[in-house]
Amino acid sequence: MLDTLTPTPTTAVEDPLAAAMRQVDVVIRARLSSRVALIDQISNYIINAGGKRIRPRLVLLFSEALGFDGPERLELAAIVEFIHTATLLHDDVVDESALRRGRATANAMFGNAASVLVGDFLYSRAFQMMVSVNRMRVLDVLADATNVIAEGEVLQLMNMHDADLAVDDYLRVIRFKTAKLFEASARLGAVLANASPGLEASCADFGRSLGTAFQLIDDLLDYEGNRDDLGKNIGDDLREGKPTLPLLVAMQRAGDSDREMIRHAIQQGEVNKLPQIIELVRRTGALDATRQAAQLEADKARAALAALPDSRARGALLNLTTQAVHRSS
Ligand code: GRG
Repeated sequence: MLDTLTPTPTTAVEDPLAAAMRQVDVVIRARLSSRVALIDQISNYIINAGGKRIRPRLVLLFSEALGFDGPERLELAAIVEFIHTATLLHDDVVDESALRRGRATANAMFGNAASVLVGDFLYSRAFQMMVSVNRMRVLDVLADATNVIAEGEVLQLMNMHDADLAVDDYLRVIRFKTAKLFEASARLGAVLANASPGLEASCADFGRSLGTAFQLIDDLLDYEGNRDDLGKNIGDDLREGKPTLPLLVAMQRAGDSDREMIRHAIQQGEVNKLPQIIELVRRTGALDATRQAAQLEADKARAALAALPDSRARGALLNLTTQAVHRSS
């Protein structure tokens, strides 16, 4: 069955969503507006910086795959992007990040207070838009998702500087903070299309696995990525003392003195040994192991697609599973 689900090479495929994504952009711009000038300024600043718009794509692709083409799909696509953007605004404050989407973060430009508050504006605007869609299941899915995302961030905060963190506890954080919004975005396509509970669960499974793969690669790129491609600084996770999979695996495989070096860096949030640690995560195979873990999740996502009828949208979803693992930005 999976043989029929081989992804098409991305270069050969024209973006099947280009027109719909332009419509989503129109909705995003219309709903951004506020009578408060600073809100307009900051929300436009971060939205105009671009971003890959993966979560809106999931809403559109699952609605299309399941035969729904009503305007609510555009609204929901914009809603998940607003929620995502609100979490980025908050996250960059929490992490004290300076670079996002290739530009100075909103907190660096406008200050922490303004960033948090405009994040609140986008987050609450997303809920106003949900009400306009007038479907209780949509509210149910997104109220649950945003609550879990916040839990994930608090869990992550509790795990900071913990060099003995178990891999399962690390995975739990990434399922909560990142995969949950991917899961909700995929599920919402099914909700709009009134899919059966079984089909809806398969869509959600796809989103959860894709989101997990995506975050695993995010954590890997913090060690092997490139600032220009990523649009953000590398080494930020180590600076914060964030015990991500590359470090956890390297600690399992390294000799005593190297293990102690990583332990010390996590506990102190120290980056002066970043070059040695990058070399260590590479040499111990920890980066390969992280990519393999992401590949396994991407395979699970592909398997979940077997529940969907063959279509252009399913082909595009398959391509996302490849891109999530092989991306550099
Ligand atoms: C406002 C509900 C709410 C919660 C606040 C701070 C916080 C709690 C959550 C942060 C969650 C977070 C930022 C997770 C990381 C997700 C992630 C991988 C972001 C990068 O996503 P990309 O690569 O970004 O899709 P672009 O720039 O392409 O849009």
